[in-house]
Amino acid sequence: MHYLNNYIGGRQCTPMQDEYLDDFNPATGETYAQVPDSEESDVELAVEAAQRAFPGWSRMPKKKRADYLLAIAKRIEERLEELALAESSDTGKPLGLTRRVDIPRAAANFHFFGTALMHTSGKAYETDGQAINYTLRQPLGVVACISPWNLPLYLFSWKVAPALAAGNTVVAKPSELTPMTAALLGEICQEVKLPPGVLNIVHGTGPKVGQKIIEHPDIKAISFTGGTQTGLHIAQLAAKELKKVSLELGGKNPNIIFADAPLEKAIETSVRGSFTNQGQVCLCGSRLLIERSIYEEFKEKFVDAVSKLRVGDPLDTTADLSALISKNHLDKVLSYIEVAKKEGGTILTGGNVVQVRGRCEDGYFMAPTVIEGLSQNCRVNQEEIFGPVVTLAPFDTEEEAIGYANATKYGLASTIWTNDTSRAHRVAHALDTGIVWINCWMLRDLRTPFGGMKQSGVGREGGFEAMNFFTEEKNICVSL
Ligand code: TXE
Repeated sequence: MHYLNNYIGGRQCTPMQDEYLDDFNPATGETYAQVPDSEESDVELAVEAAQRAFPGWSRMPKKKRADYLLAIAKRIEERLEELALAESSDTGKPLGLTRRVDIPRAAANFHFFGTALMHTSGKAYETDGQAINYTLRQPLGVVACISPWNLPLYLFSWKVAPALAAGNTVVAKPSELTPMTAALLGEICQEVKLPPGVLNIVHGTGPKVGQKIIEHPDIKAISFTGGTQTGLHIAQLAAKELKKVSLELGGKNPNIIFADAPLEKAIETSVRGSFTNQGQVCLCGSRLLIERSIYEEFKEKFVDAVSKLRVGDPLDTTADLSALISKNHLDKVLSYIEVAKKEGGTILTGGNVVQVRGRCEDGYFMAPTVIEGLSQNCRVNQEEIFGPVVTLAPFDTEEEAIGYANATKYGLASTIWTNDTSRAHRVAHALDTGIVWINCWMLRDLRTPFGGMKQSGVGREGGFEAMNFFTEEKNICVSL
């Protein structure tokens, strides 16, 4: 059995209480590793190591700091195959997806912030010949990064890289469901000789160790991605000490298809945007709103394409979908199928568990599911399901489409399909989401602000927004 370690003070450390959690492969249901079930004493060790490392790291010449981040990016690329396989085994997602998206994006995150830190600048204000004001952005100190199970190394690195780039030292906790690639990142940090204590990775559960990180008096800010309920809890804890929080939470994203949409592209992209990673991506579009005049045509072609998606072994390169993250989560998603039936929905395809033969016969698989005939305010259209389940509904006017799209407590992302550019911009301006895609989905530029409104979060990640979050801005006024 493979025992993972915490990575603290530049060393591989066993948990102080020597307690471990099972790490299982969702595609097979087998436990294949043991994860440190860390607790407060492990957090204390990590924060102390980060504090010791902070003076040296924050004062290090930018170029030298950048070189460490770029070396990590390069090492991730060199270990792509091993990391992709580890990510697929831990999440149950197709190996093709981790090879093509998860791991390359983790390298890109370190590369982006390793270069961005060389280009930060401040502002200056001249005051009527009397004074010059200039601003500084200084690192906060020791900060926390807490990440979820759906895109493990992708989101872990999306937080850790800007925090380090801005000159902070970090205590980071990956999800206990998907610890493997974070543990491998700890090894990579040793390989590139990252100074001890700059990054510290503590494994374990949210309530037992995540909470201790949030509450630690020397943690100055928290960057969190996960469920809205957990985010609300973390925000309340942080508020007691006025700690900065960045929260990337859940979504219930609308995908609006107008009659003049480029239909073939809209259908192909909407299939991808609905079911990538078994629908376990906060940016997936789960509510498809289609203009009535093309509703039947869209429905027929979309359902036909979805019914042809292959659910299979993550190692099978022809699989479009693989396993959901856990038995609990599979049961949660399936429960929404039953709710949909009670709410008057019609299952157009899917709605069932899928039995994958061979090594995956005990895995957590289900068919991609499309449902129609539901009201906009029913549970299935209001609550985040976070699985391969989408609903279809017709609309008659632009105003009706916008009203439906904005009618949930979430506000993360939305997609618009139309060839009418004026309408595209008009609708985009009216949607209450932090991210809007027009005639595309998941087309990402890492410089852009990333985040949601309403219950989808607080703050923005991405580009200099992310680095600014991890700094304090100071104005200095000099008499002339
Ligand atoms: O999130 P959690 P989970 C949504 C999705 C999913 C739900 C729960 O609907 O079903 O959230 O998913 C740590 N103090 N998203 O279980 O519980 C936890 O250990 C400190 C959307 O992943 O929020 C893990 O590392 N930390 C989301 C991280 O928080 C705590 C992606 C996320 O766990 C904690 C994933 C506590 N009290 C799920 N409790 C997105 N926006 O992409 C938990 N944690």
